[in-house]
Amino acid sequence: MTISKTYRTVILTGLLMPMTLFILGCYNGVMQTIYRAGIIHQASVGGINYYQGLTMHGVINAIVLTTFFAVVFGHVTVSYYLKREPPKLTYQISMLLMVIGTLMDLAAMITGKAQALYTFYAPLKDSPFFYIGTALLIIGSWIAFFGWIKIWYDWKKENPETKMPLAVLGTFVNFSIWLICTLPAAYETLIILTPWSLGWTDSINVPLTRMLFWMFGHPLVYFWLLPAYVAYYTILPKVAGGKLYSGNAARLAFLLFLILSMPVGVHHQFSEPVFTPGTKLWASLLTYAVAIPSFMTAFTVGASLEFAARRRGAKGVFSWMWKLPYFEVDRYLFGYFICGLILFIFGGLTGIVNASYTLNQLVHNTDWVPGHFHMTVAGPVILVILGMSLYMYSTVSGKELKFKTFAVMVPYVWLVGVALLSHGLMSGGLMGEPRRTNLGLSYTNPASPLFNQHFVPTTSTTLVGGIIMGAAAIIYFIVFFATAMGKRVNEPQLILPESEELNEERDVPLFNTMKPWLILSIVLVMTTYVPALISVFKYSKAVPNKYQPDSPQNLQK
Ligand code: HAS
Repeated sequence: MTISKTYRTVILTGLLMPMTLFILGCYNGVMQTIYRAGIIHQASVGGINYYQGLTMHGVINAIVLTTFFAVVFGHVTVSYYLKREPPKLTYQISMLLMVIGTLMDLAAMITGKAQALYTFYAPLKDSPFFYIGTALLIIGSWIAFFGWIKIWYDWKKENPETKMPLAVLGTFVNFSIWLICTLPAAYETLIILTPWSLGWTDSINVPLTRMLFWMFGHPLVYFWLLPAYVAYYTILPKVAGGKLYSGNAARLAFLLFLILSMPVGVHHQFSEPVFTPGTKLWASLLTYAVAIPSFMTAFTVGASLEFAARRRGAKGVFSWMWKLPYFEVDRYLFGYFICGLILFIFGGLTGIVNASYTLNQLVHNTDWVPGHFHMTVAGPVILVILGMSLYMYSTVSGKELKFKTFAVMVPYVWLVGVALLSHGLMSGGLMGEPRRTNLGLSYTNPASPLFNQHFVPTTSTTLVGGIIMGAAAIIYFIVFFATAMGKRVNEPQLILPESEELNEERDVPLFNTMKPWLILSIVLVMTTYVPALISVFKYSKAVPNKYQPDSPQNLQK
């Protein structure tokens, strides 16, 4: 499909800008492993302190890159399947707000005015610039969604009998979750945190800000994941040389995410004293339920891969796994997708450990948690972002992919890096190694009375994993930027590999509409958050904030 020059520019900007920032995000990630392994015993390096770097790492990699990608991939999938562009004003304003918001966040982080990590709740305080910038980034992403809704209605008028294409359903489910879950975040940042940060209010209800953040913070992880699932269901079977095993199963999985992604945020707060055991038990049960659509995905995508392998001549019960196009240069996307899936098996299983209230008491706030989330975020999420960014940049710009062999290598090197990093983090976590701590100043510093020799092998494994991930990232940046700087050799076009469904399945009307699922999702959110809110107001209140990061008590001697 040919697209207008303005739309093309917006898509390419939405790929280029976050990818450039991702260099800074990755640098700060590798620095984390260096600090924590005790290679350096300093509070800062090159003018960036530990928490400033950790904030940049989390905000750039997990909020900026993922949101830009969801929007750009949404533009590409929705336009490709509905064969039209969204209204120009929507995609232009959306991108403008996202770019301005990101620049504000970046300015606040680089100047050290935002160091409260990517989980921006009180009592840590950021500059109002950061809160407003983040709000603009989010509002910009909403506007892109409004543009897609408009073209969906236009398309539906012309195609009343055709059901919503699967990729469009996945994208709409994702952005509906996003729209609902960002409302508490918008309230938290704009109504509570910004006035507090400007000094207009001098007291703050800490548990309330934490609850509002996690109402957003858990659905956020599915907002990262669902673009990857759209790619797994609608692109991967084709790239593997097969077909999608069941379209209905895929539709049901997306719709289950719509109802179950939002009411589970309290599982990040099992240690929070304000919530009742009943609320925590309910959140735990719903968290097990939200794993179901991922189990379904494992089976549907697994069956699609087996079908592809058998089509390529595979025979045995398990040996079909070797008949997939792991290293084929023309199918380089396959490596990014499969490595993400392999990591996600372990990312998902560790998530199920976290969901248990009792086991959570052992792992909460230890390095186990970043071990879990690197196999999810740095697994399927980032790997699909990396692969699809290469694909979309080269097709939409008409430029040829450069250094193809390198492009094929990247996901495998990355996989080894993430596996080692997460193994080091999780084994340390089980021994109580704390997360979000500059261990090089204490537990991994032989000169410190807190030195703990058990954390040396675990943080060293994490360091090796981090360095391997850094090497994979460097190879990737060479491929991406060489492609972006290359000459146009093909006609620019908006195109996607499109998987067919294996069987013509019976139409299930409930799978072709989002309305009942949306209503159910709001009901389920209320079942968790009405009792949670009652507890917050019953057991906590706004108090003056005594914590100041630059107070002499908090400065390192
Ligand atoms: Fe999580 C904490 C529970 C999924 C991200 N999670 C986090 C944090 C992040 C995060 C960032 O219950 C830390 C937040 C912070 O900073 O404090 N998580 C879960 C559960 C799931 C889960 C039950 N998490 C994710 C995903 C994330 C993510 C997805 C990002 C994208 N998580 C928790 C809990 C905590 C938590 C607690 C709080 C911990 C604490 O105490 O602080 C589930 O959704 C997971 C279900 C997944 C599966 C896996 C399915 C496997 C598939 C692969 C199939 C492979 C194939 C390949 C087909 C059941 C789909 C075949 C191979 C061949 C070779 C052919």
